[in-house]
Amino acid sequence: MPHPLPPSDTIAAIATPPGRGGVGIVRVSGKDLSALISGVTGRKNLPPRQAVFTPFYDAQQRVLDQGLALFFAAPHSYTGEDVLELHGHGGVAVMRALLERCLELGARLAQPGEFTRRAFLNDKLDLAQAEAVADLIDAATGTAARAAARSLSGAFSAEVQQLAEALIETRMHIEASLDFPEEELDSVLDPFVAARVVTLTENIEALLTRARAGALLREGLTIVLIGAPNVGKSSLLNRLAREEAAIVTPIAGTTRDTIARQIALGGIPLTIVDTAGLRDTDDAIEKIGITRTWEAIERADLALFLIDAQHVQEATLPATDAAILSRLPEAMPRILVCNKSDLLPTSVADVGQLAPTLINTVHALRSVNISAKTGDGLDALEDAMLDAVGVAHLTEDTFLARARHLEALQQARQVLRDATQELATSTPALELAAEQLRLAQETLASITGEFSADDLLGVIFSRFCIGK
Ligand SMILES: Nc1nc2c(ncn2[C@@H]2O[C@H](COP(=O)(O)OP(=O)(O)O)[C@@H](O)[C@H]2O)c(=O)[nH]1
Ligand SMILES: [Mg+2]
Repeated sequence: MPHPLPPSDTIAAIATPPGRGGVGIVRVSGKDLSALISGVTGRKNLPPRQAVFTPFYDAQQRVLDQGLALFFAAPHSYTGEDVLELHGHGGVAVMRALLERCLELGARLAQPGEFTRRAFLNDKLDLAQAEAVADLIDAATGTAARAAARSLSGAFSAEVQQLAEALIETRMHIEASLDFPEEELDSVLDPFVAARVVTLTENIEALLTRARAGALLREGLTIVLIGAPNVGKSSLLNRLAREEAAIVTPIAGTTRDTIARQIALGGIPLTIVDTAGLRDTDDAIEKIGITRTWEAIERADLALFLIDAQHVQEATLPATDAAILSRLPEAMPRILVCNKSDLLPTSVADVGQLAPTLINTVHALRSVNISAKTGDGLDALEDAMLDAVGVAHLTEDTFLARARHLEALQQARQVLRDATQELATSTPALELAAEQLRLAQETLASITGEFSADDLLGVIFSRFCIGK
């Protein structure tokens, strides 16, 4: 399925964020902008890729603003069409007037992502790169931004394409042997082809691992703080967020609602959720808070299970903690956090030796002793959190992947596993194996958008901001 043809009308939008700013930009893209250029600037034409300082005129030849007009002639532009950028003063009214002038001169308001959509339809970007544009704009951390920039540069697409090409080559070997059904040829070819398919599966697996780490950077993770009242959950949230986000008092039941804060740890955007302490209560408001806590737990990726460090010495869990534990979803990964280590008579190290029993009881990945009051042990806790969410795979060559990409890679891997099984039988159905390889190749191609349905494009580009 080839791409649909790009539309031929002219689109315009304010490309800078709304509000006041030193500079604001209106961007226009279309097949022929000469009428619009002369209407706005009073000039017959503009030299391509040169900033021209000029007044911007309204229909009555009054000056609306003055600034830089920047013209990019097709196909050497972001969209592949003629593009005009009007750099004016970044005021709400000025920008609106400038945009309205462009609409008066025949442009229509661009939809979200429409500039990038045209860039895709004109082959300036593939689909994974277009998605990276939005991800770069939305990136919450520097690491995520770098990973998006790598995807935008085409690094991810190139690896996907390499895999797709290797698949084609292998499939051609199989198809060639179908054309010569001499048994001799079959028996020579098969081991080689089968080995190739195994290698390809491994390569997809490796790419998938890196893509998963990249998806983490994009989606972020939710970490929930749970435990009995007064163990120090709100104090820990404030520590992690480095602000007084939640109220801390010695009164049990202080936190009644869930409070969330965004933090960045190791470049990964994390949402930390503080919850109402889990206990039996008659207080109506606290009850609602506890219901919300369980809802927050269901949505979380990791739980920090806080207990008072003195129980580590006792090596048993109090009933309240045990009750919480019994309701925690079994699959929820958790770290045992022993808080208030500053109150312990023994040294922190000694306490650590008792923790293994409790780690087992709690089914925790590990335990960390901290004092939310003094900040002791906080670094170790942050390391443990990063470890638990699997950022070990985060390297400099990570690219920002989306769920759509992970799904495609997983599907391709599954089809190749099926093909491997087929080729391992004593009389493999080679037509079937060839078909499976073709399917895997098509699935990979959907990542870069070689085969892409119009509705998929609609979903992807509608999530962009206007003006991009
Ligand atoms: N000594 C000591 N007190 C703490 C520590 N963390 C919290 N607290 C105190 O324990 C009480 C309850 O803390 P809070 O954060 O509100 O607990 P939450 O109910 O689990 O949210 C407050 O008086 C805190 O000052 C700690 O590490 N050491
Ligand atoms: Mg609290």
